[in-house]
Amino acid sequence: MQLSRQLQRRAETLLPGGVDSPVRAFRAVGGEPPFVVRAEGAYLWDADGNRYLDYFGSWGPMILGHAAPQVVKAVQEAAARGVSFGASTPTEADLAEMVRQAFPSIEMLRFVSSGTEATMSAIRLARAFTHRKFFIKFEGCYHGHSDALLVKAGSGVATLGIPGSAGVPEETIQHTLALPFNDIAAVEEAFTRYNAKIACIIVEPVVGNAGCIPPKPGYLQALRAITAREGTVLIFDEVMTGFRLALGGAQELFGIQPDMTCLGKILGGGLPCGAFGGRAEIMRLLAPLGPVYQAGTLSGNPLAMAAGIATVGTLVEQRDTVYPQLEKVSAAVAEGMATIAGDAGVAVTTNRVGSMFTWFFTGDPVTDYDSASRSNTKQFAAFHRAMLDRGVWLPPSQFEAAFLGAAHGEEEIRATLAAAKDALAAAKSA
Ligand code: HOZ
Repeated sequence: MQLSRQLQRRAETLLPGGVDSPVRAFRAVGGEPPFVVRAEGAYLWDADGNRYLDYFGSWGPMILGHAAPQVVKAVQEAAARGVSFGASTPTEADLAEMVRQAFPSIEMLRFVSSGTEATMSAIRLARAFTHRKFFIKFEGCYHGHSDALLVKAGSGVATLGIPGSAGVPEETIQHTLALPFNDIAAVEEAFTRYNAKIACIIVEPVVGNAGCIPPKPGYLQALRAITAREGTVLIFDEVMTGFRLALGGAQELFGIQPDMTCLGKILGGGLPCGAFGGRAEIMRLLAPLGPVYQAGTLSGNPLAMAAGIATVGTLVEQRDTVYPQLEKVSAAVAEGMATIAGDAGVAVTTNRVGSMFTWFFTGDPVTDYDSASRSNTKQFAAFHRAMLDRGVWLPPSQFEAAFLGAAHGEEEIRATLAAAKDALAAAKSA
């Protein structure tokens, strides 16, 4: 880690914490973050030549594995034609059509450059559509870093134990209602209290940003029924789950039609890209058709569109093999570890939906942010460090989901479980 250490020290003189996104700094697990110089398939290589089996997949996008040849080729060809025009290109409609086919609830959409932009724009539209100000989000869900959405947020906010963020005026968050996930009574209570004032509910249908937390049976259906009853817009933030849990995301898996959906990560095949979309009558409020303003110089960028088309196109072609294979390998890794932890006498609760999972260091069920936050984060940190030492790179926080890709196979399962056996001993004594 000699070179990585030097690179980190240099970066720290230039970038706050040496990073461009806080979760990369390894503050919750300690040690030095390896500096990545290349990646292929299921593996990353650092500046010192160490190889790591990757379980965070660029935080979600790399479902086909790193440097998938068809994605690299598509980006190279697009780059040769010009990297950005600030004008419309045919590929935007090509990818939009693929999105619409995968997500029948999306009648129209707009591309942006990140999930943060997608969620803040979706909420603006929902407020304009309903002429209401309040919105509901759930504790531990993370919908990007716009002011009103950082209240009781997951991801780095939870990792660093920050209650919200400095620099956000109270007035900005007075219409944000943060409720516990998986608790329908809390939602009903909010609607009683804020009668006809709630514009939208935004939810990660499977939480990934507090670690992986599945919805209880019937929970999403109840959110759908309440929002339909109340004239409130239901927004699924499928930035993590879209194209991952199924081609049509969590909404396909659970059979729910939200009014609006936010996408990102896999959508751009690893390039900066997001989208928000949904019912046409809502989307038609967007400028230039309607009064809701939203814009972006790099929105629908041709490189991002090319990577997205190559990635989503592969998933469409191979859906009958890719998703069952992801399910099989993910189950073997996640549940294999549960058995090993049991044998080692370390309390671990495994939450998994498809190729998203988290090993929570607690013996209790994890159903919301409160129960997630009761995990033993010291044990998690020791486990993370020991896994990294053995060449397995897990997301560096108890409050982030791990992701598998199509490049993970039998060999990777074996290596992971062998490393986990040793790493659990380190966790036990932490
Ligand atoms: N959970 C975060 C994204 N959904 C991790 C990535 C980041 O913040 O850099």
